[in-house]
Amino acid sequence: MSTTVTPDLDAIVIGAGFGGIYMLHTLRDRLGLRTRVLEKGGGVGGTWYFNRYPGAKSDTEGFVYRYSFDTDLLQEWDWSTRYLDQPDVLAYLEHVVERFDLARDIQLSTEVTGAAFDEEDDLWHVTTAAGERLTCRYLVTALGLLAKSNVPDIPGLDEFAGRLVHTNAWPDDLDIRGRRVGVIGTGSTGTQFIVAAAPMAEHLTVFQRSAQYVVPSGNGPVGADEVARTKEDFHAIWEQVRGSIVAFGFEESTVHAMDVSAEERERVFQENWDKGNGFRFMFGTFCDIASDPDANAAAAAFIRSKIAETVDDPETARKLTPSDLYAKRPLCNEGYYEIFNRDDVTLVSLQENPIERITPHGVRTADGVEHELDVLVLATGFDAVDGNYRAMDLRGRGGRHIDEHWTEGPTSFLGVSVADFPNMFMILGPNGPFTNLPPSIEAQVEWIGDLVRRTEESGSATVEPTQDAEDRWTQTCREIADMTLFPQAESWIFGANIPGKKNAVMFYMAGHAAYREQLAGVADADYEGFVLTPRDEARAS
Ligand code: FAD
Ligand code: NA7
Repeated sequence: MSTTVTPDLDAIVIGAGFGGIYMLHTLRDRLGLRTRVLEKGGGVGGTWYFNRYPGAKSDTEGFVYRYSFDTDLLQEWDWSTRYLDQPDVLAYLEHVVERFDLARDIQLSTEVTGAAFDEEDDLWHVTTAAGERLTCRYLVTALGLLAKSNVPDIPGLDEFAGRLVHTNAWPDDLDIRGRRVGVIGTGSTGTQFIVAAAPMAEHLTVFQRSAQYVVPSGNGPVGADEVARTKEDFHAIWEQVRGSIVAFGFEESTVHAMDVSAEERERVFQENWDKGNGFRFMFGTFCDIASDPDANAAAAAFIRSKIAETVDDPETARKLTPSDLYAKRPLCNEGYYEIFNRDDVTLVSLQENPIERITPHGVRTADGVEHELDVLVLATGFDAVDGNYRAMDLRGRGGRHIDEHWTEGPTSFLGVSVADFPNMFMILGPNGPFTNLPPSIEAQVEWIGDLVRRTEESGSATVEPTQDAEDRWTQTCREIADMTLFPQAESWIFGANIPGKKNAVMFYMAGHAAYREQLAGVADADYEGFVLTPRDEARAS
C-alpha cells in the first residue's frame, strides 16, 4: 500500500567515489532531485581516499582514468605521468566535487548500516551507524566493487606487536622508511607496493601465495605537449573508448594468436611488452589471449621467459614463475621482477612454505623461520563486488534480505538493478562490465538518471526489474564468461579469493561497447524488463 508521505529526500546515494560523485551531480543538477550522498569515509574519493599505500596508482592510463561528461573539465585538468598516483586521482575527484559545488550535499563520516524498502509508503528507510534515520524515494548504492577489505584469518594476527595495516586503510602517520617490512599478497596492490616499498624499507619480505604474470607498465613522465595533443584528440579518444571492449584507450587486436607465425607472435608480444600496460598486453596483442588456451599459453610462455631473463637467482626466478593460466585481471608494474635482485628483498613462497602463525615479532613460516618485522602489510585484496552489499542490512520487498536474494551468488539486471528491490540502483553492481571503470560508471550513472527521469515523468511510484529479466541477464553473463578462460583462474573476479564465498559469475565480459548497446536496447524498448507501478495503482493495492 502506498500513502502520500513526504520523504526526507528524493534520493540517497551511498558512497562518494567516482560513482557516487557523478550520481549526485546527475540527480541533483540535471534532474532537480533533492539528493544527499552518505559516505563512510572522512573525505570523498572512495578507492582513492582509502588506498594511500606507497606505490598506489591507477593501472589505466591517466588520460582515460577520468570522467568524460564535461568538456571543460577534460580540457582543464592536467596530468604529468602516464599512470596517476593516488594523490593525483584524489585531488582530481576533490576538484570535481568543488567544481560542481557538490560538497554541500555530501555527508561524510556516515556509515549506512541498513536500508529497507517499506511497501506501506513506497520509500526507502535508511539507517546510519550514528542512529540517523532518513527516508527517500530512490536509493543509489555506489558502494564500490573493490572496497571491502579482505582481512585473512591467519593465526596470531592480533598478536603482532608492530604495525599491522591493510592497504585499503593505510594510515597517514605510517612511514616505512628504514623499517623491516613484510607484505602478504602479490596482486595488483601487492606488486605496486613491493616496487615502491623495496627502496624505502630497511628490508622487505614478500609472502607470495601465487606467482603472478606481471608485464611492464611503461610508466614515466608525460610532457606538456603530449598532454596538449591528447586534449586536442579527446573527442576521438572518447569515441574510441565508448566503442571498445576494455575501454582502456587503445585499439584491441582482431588477430588470432595462432593465425600468425611463432616469430610474428614473439614480435607482437615484445612490441607490447615495450609499450607497457597489462590490459594492452592481454587484449592489444591478440584477440584471443583470454579465450583460446593455445594463445593464452603463448602469452604466458613469453612472460615466463622474461622472468628467467630478468631474475638473477634461479631459485627466486623459479618461485616467481607462474605455471597456471594467464587469466586474472592483468597486472603491470615498472620493474617488478627486477626488485627481487635486491639484497634487501626476500621472497617467501607460501605454497612451499606456508605461514604457521603471526607472532608478536613477525611471521613464522612452516620451516620454523621467524621473519622479524616492524610493519606487516596485508595486500590481501577485497571481498569484491557484493562485499559491501552484504555488510549492510539491505532489504527489499517483504523485508527480504539481499543475502536471501543472492543465495546462489550476486545477481542483477544489467548490473544496475535487482528484482524486488524497487527504486534501488547500483553502480558497479554484480554483472556489470569488466573494463576500465570510469567510462562504465558514466554509462551507468547516465542510464540510471534517464530511468529515474522516465519514472518521474510517468508519475510512477516504483520502478524495478522483473525476476525473469534478472535471470536472463545472469544467464547471459554466465554464457559470456564461459567463453573466456577467466572462470578457470582462482581470483576475486569470480569470488574465489574469499574462503567460503560461493564461486559465481560477477561480470558482464562482452565489453564496454556491447554493454552500452544492451543498456540502450532496454531504454529504446521503453525499459523492457522493468515494471513501473503508477502511484494510484500502488496506493490502491
Ligand atoms: P569506490 O571508489 O570504491 O567508492 C565506494 C564508496 O562507498 C567508498 O568511499 C566507501 O567508503 C563507500 N561505502 C561503502 N559502503 C558504505 C556504507 N555502508 N556506508 C557509507 N559509505 C559506504 N579501476 C580501473 O578501472 N582502473 C584502475 O587503474 C584502477 N586502479 C585501482 C587501484 C586500486 C588500488 C584499487 C583498490 C582499485 C582500482 N580500480 C581501478 C578500481 C576502482 O575501485 C574504480 O576504478 C573506481 O574508483 C570505483 O569507484 P566507485 O565510486 O564505484 O567505488
Ligand atoms: P587481489 O588481486 O585479490 O590480490 C590479493 C593478494 O593477496 C593475492 O596475491 C592473494 O594470493 C593474496 N592473499 C589473499 N589472501 C591470502 C592469504 N590468506 N594468505 C596469503 N596470501 C593471500 O587484490 P589486489 O588488492 O591486489 O587487487 C584487486 C584489484 O584492486 C585489482 O585488480 C585492481 O583493480 C585494484 P592469491 O593470488 O589469491 O593466491
